[in-house]
Amino acid sequence: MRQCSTALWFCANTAVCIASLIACAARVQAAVLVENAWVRATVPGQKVAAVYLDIHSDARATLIGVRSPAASTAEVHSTSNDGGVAKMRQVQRLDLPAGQTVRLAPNGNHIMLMDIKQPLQAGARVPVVLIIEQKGKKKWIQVQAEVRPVTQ
Ligand SMILES: [Cu+2]
Repeated sequence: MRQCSTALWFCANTAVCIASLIACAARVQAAVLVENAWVRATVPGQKVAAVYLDIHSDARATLIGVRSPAASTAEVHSTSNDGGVAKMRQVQRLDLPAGQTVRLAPNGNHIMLMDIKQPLQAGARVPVVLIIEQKGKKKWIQVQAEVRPVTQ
């Protein structure tokens, strides 16, 4: 918000007023940014896939659920190493600390798509909706996860 008051101050003093205010308004609205969403292409018969992405929230928030029209079920999972065997568990609430980027990445937290309806092909995009709770309000944020080739 400090940036916004700076924008207002500039507003009274310079010609960049409108641009600053627009940037400011966009920033307030986009308090939660989701970027770099991707998923690996599936191989024939594969019914599950993990989606990875980065979430940045200006204020403290919690990821409380996920959905995707591409799969019957979507869940947030954590990965832990249990004696050399990777194990996944469902995470009901994933904390998004203020001002930090939380990365969902291979071998860590991810979004699991289960019972995928159609094979995911490299180059396609898969819509994923994140349900985020912030200050008692729920926001639904839709992103398009880029399907990357299996070899990556
Ligand atoms: Cu998983």
